[in-house]
Amino acid sequence: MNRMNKPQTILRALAPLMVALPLNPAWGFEEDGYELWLRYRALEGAQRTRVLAHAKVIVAPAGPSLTALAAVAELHRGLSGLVGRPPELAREIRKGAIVLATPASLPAIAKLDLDLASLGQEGYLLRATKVRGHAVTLVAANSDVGLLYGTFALLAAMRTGVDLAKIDVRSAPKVALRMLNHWDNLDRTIERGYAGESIWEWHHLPDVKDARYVDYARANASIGINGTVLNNVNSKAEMMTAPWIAKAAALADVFRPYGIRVYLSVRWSAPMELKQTATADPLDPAVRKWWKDKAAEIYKVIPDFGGFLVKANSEGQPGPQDYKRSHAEGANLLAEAVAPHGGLVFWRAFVYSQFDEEDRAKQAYTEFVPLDGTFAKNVIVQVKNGPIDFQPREPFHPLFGAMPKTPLAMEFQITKEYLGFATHLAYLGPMYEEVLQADTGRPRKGSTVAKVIDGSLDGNKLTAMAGVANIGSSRTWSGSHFDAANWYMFGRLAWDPHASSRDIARDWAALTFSTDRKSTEAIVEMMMRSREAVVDYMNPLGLHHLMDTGHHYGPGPWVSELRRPEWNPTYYHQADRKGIGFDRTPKGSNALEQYAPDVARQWADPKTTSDQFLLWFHHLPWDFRMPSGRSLWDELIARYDRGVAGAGDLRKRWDRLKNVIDPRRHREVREFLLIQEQEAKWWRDASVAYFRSVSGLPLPKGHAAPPLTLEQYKSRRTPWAPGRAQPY
Ligand code: BDP
Repeated sequence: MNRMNKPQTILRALAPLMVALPLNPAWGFEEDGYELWLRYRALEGAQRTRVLAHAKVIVAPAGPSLTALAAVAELHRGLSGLVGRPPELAREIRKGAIVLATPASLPAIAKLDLDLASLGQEGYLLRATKVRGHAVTLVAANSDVGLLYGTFALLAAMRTGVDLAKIDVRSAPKVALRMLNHWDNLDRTIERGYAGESIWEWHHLPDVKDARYVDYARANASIGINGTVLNNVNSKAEMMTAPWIAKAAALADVFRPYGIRVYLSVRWSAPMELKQTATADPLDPAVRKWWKDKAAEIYKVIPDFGGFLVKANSEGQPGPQDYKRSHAEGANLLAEAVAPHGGLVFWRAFVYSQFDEEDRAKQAYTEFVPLDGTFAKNVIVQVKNGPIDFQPREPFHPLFGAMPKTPLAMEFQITKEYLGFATHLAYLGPMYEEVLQADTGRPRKGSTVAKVIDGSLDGNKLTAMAGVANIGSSRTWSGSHFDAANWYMFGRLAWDPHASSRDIARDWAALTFSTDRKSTEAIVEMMMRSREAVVDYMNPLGLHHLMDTGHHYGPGPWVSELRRPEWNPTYYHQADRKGIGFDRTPKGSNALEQYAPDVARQWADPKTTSDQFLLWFHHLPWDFRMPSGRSLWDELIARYDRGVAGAGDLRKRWDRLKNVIDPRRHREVREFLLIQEQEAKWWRDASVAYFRSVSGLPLPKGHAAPPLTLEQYKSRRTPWAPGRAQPY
């Protein structure tokens, strides 16, 4: 044996690589985040015994559909991991079985008084009960997809220590369409994506169906997501051509068993760009026919195709207004094309025009409210959570509560374009919850955004919530371990917009990291604090849109030279020698008039405006007295510093968890937290340097001067930051 081949020599040579090897003596093997919250690690002690007693066999519905088979496969996979052996598959109900049943597959459950009717088509029930005299764990639903959702819930319950002998859970979604919106381009780049390339291997589709698509579908089904828009809202005409429709069809085939429908973003001018019509005017008969034929062509290969998502007449995208037609005329044309097939149109209200002088925060309302009641029955208007653009904090969009005759979908951004990309830890749950719980005041007090979204306010059945996906080909899927929490949380809040983001964080942390209660709570605490820290070091006190141009990475409050006023951060903060803030009261743009009178009244006076929105609605002198007793200037600096301290605090809290988190994930999270700490400081220092140059005021005592000059901050360039938009 040559010396180099001796085992000891090889081991020694490999020593520096050992940390990265999958085998780690302390943890068995290294976790890399790929399994997300669906990690089926071996249970120990009492919980293992309990699960074993209740999961001896699986009784699947006879002649199972692919969806029921997916549920069985998940139980098989899950229990193989949790208790070390897969359960037997049986026909006969026995003691200790998990019984998957719908009233159609097992009429006996009708006698059990389960009130299945109230679960609707997608809800499920988990119950320890007797079926035909045998004590079993029943997973019951009205449909197979309900069984699949129930299965995921049962596996989560097993992992979080729920006593299966007493399990009794019922759950049904409050929102009908729970959608991811991918901003994935056809070349696999992702607009505002920070998790690598698109997971859609377009070039290999439809011939190759990557195994990852199944894992994507499993993860989504486990949180109840039932729709996915595959391509960027800044869409390309090619998406509407036969080869690309075939690619979408291949993905739809993979997702179908998991209850997920495929949708596509369309480019308004597609028929014209493909040189098949002379115009894209929605009232032109040739255009109408083109879309009808196109819809029929799509439905031929994707019979359950969900429909279209449209960004029109916004940020330079073409749209019906190019032909002096309204958004409703545009939406209704597409609605007419998909209606015979049961399809839907999601028409985005994120519109602002580079030619409109009006406060950008007002434009969507101005354009859409007059159209209330004129959209076709299968159109949903999709509204971003706030009136500007996914900022770290915005008041709720005034369109919520202002279009009672139109189904409105919520659009959240899961990918963190404006909250530190994938490197900053920012759990968005509290941000979504803040918006959903906001009271629109219309038509009466208590009319929260959540009630608009779940349809309960106006008796609307066509309900939807969309999240701009943060998924890419990164091993962690979302670019960081903690960003997966935002995907998870989105699904859970779409299922129930009234749920608590803290409870959701708890479930995620337990399923992702550790079911030890103290560790879970420590992680949850970090998550719950994280978004507020980001607000403080990036956009405190209601400031917004202060990031650098184009890629939106890092601070750029000084940017003022872009062609249109509303492209510049200086337009949004309006800071000068005397004060700071955007006046949206009647003295200014009067964006306040778009809110219900009670809400507007509260925000009209800086004294009654929450400091969260102070500079969103008011332009105030630097010496304005804050409730803290400090001047506005001093408070601003204090907030920036609080943000930096908050980022440092996250890192310290994580350090304390070193012994309870597996080493690789602990290290990877820590590396990002260090970046966050540095970038929080960068945001703070650059912003303070700039605002100090504008206000001419000295820094309050105890607050350090930025270490560099303003010019040095301004000269920092990051032209190749990830997630940039493609030129339209
Ligand atoms: C903005 C993004 C841009 C998107 C746009 C949208 O910067 O890339 O195209 O939103 O939602 O926030 O259409």
